[in-house]
Amino acid sequence: MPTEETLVLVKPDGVARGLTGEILARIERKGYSLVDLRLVEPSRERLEKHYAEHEGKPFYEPLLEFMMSGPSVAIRLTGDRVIEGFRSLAGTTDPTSAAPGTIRGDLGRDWGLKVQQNLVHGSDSQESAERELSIWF
Ligand code: D4T
Repeated sequence: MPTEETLVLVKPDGVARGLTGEILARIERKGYSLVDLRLVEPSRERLEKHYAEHEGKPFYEPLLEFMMSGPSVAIRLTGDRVIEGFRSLAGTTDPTSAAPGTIRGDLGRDWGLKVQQNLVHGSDSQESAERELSIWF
């Protein structure tokens, strides 16, 4: 299988809390390679494309507002099975129940908001990775 690429985002809560370095360190310690990295303040249009699958869900508008609340760090990451591997490093979507040892489990929590602020995003398939990388880079 050829080496994969994935899109990782350090979301606005991760950047605002000063956790970008900690998150990058975990990715680097795991052995994945950074191909490109940039600080982005995404437009609503870009986020509508990225989160098209969630349109109409109760958390959709709060999610877009949260993602426009400050800059994110967009990362093009590469390595064999990096898509699955980064999602394993990140932990499950809900930070309260995410396993200790994961980014969300160690660093995230519930803040009682309409959308989960769960620090990171990682593409969930090769198809999503290609689509999302073209949106952010
Ligand atoms: P991302 O896409 O940001 O890596 O997160 P996940 O893959 O873990 O989760 P997702 O795409 O299903 O959800 C996107 C984004 O919406 C928030 N969310 C999600 C939420 O606040 N409440 C919910 O019930 C769900 C499903 C969290 C991540």
